[in-house]
Amino acid sequence: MTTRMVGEPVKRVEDARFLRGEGHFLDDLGSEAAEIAVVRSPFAHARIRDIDVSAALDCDGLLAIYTYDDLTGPLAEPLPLLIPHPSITAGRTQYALAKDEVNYAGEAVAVVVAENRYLAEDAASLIVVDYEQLPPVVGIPAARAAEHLVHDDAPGNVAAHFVQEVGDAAGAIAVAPHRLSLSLAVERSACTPLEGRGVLAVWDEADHRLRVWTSTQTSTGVRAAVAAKLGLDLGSVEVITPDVGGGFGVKIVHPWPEEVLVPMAARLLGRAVKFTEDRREHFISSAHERGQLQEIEVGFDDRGRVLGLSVRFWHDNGAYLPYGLIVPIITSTQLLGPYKPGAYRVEFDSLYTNTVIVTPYRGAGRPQGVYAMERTMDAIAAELGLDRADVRAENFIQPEEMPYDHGLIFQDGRPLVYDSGDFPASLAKIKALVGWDDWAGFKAEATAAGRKVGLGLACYVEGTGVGPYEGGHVQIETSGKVKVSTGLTTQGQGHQTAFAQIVADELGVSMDQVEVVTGDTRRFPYAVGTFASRAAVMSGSAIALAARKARTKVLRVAAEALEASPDDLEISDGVVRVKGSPGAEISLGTVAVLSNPLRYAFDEASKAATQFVVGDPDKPPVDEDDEPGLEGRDYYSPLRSTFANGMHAVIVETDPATAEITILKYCVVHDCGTLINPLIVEGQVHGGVAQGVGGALYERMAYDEAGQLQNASFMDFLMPYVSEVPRGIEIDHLETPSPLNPLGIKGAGEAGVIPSAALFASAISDAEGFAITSMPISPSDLFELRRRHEGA
Ligand code: MCN
Repeated sequence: MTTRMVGEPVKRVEDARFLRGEGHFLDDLGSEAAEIAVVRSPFAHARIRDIDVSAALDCDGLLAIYTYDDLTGPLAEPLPLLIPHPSITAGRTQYALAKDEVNYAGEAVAVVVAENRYLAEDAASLIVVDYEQLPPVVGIPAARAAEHLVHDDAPGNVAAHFVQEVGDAAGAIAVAPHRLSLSLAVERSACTPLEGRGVLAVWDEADHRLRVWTSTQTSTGVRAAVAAKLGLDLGSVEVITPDVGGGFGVKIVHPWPEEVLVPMAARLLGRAVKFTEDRREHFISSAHERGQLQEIEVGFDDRGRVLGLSVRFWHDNGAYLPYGLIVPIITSTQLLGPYKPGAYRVEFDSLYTNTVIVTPYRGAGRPQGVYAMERTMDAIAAELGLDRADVRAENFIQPEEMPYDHGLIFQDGRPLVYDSGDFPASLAKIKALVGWDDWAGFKAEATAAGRKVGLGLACYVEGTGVGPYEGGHVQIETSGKVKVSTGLTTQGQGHQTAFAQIVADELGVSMDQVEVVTGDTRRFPYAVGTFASRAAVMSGSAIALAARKARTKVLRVAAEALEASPDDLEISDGVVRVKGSPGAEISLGTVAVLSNPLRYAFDEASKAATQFVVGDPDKPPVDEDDEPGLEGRDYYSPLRSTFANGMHAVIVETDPATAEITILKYCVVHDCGTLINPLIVEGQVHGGVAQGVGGALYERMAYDEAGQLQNASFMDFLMPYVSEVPRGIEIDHLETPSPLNPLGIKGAGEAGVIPSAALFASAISDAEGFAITSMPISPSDLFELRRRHEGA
């Protein structure tokens, strides 16, 4: 009997290799390659009057220097706006190398290629750029004031203005028995994967072929961008993703300037060329997210039911807009979470500032939306003197209302519909896990002992597994091993393990017979990428469908060999057997041999395949049902996203003297539909919680008024260490399968981080007795807030 693998907490097969130090990351490759150093703007906003490279030309080991003037054809055009939207009125993207102006400190101005990075940096330091400084726009208030403009063709610094309304929110608020207004703020943060960006390219003149290795979340996206920018056929560009040390969203941008500049240099110089980002470069020239200011009006009844909700927010978009409006659109459309207000209006401005660009970071706009909604729920409960969980329960969409359509339209122009979920059941679980009903007693005792403790709760939904498609290919080798490939990439999510679990079940083989390859355009050329918690839903489904195709063929070929009907066969432990006929069996490897068009026959006695020279005279060697090889390829393309959901609860203690914030207990209830691997999902949740703790309590991008990032290193950017991350996170799962895909899966990769800002604001407010409205909150912020409240 083969055990069913989907649902088993199998240890990750990829980890042993990493633990032995056998991972191959970008910088482990191309030791002989020439390297680049990028000259970056020291100013947040400036015109480039002149670039003088003469002093650098005599440098040792110099191979080339490129500025904008050296870019030709499509390379001289701005990088693409990856997700357009009709609300964008000024969609500016950057050039691979700045043309005439720079709009953030860190923007690439010139690139130096030399024998190694040291020599490249020496030469780069001798390039003199003559800048005419312009007034920088830093932060949302400055962008709104629009005293200065980031881009002359973006009046008011507005990239886009967006409104969506369901029902008459203002009317509902006006006649509601109770009304509240809230002003909220969330600051910028950044993904900070341990491995920064990196790219290596080799040009093969004889084959007219470019091979690129890059630390990316989308090898096919980079391939398309590089081919377009360099004027090459898609088929002439191969992109391979080595091991990737984290992405968290920042590596989904394609192309980064370096991802086209390095291939360009490799082609022009006929040399392997490489770029490895350093930490400071990562902070000042990749991407940030989260920064928003929010104004909320809400009207509600005596039981806390929301009758009308109006949210107006301003989104800090940074200097350019490669990802269109995807982050604020997600905030605006997924903000409602598990709740169903009577009417809802949302309006936002996406604003340009002279700071690093903003692109999706794990959670992608949802943490801000959840923060707005959950702060509102807490405010309603406080206003009415009701239990915070009860107010939430009053507003829940009920399980019998699924699929639930809020009437909102998503980025893709389609209605946003929740497919499944049971919010009352999740709430019951999280209350039990955190000890909600015992809280009042615990708090009273702690308060009597002079302690400040607080309980926080935050609920969210998350659209996961967005389309348009992913594919999978499953091939059974003559050894019986199964090779699986899918085009999306892996940054540490454990895809090799989870996908092998799916294939093991579909084909009746053990997991160690399955090898999974991701992110290599040579193996699987068509794909979208790993973001939006989509790999399990998209590639998991495609691989399951491909395995089913392979299985159908296995049964057909085996049935012929065993002279049985395919319906009478079963596969387990890599062997096809006739049910109820001991000994009537054939291994998968032999089936693979028999599926070869050279026409082999099955020898009953030896249970092996024997080749015969003359084919069956009544049968064409290869017909429509009999394509050579034992493989299946399929694609999965859903009509809409599936919605995962979850609820987190935390108990914190704040030090009455120092305002230090300590986490006493952290609980998660999580619903990602069918769990492929609970161990991996829990690891993903732990990682997300750690990142969320960082975003809520420690991390912020400290820009000064001149647009200089003051904390662009791990010495200054406060990231939580293991000592700050809650230990013993308690997780309970609810599995409401998605009806949208063959395995009932919903995504899990971002869940842990989404409710953090809302959750800690809720808990710290409870501990302190006043509402926290700005996140992140450090001990010194809390200290200051206490002083203000005591003085008030
Ligand atoms: N999984 C499962 N059962 C489910 C859902 C998921 O067992 N019902 C497993 C999947 O098989 C996969 C993992 O959980 O191994 C995450 O799956 P999924 O939710 O599909 O997310 P993706 O694989 O698409 O990963 C993207 C997601 C995002 S958007 C960010 S950001 C993020 C994250 O994953 N970046 C990460 N987790 C990360 N983890 C690591 N180590 N590094 C990153 O950069």
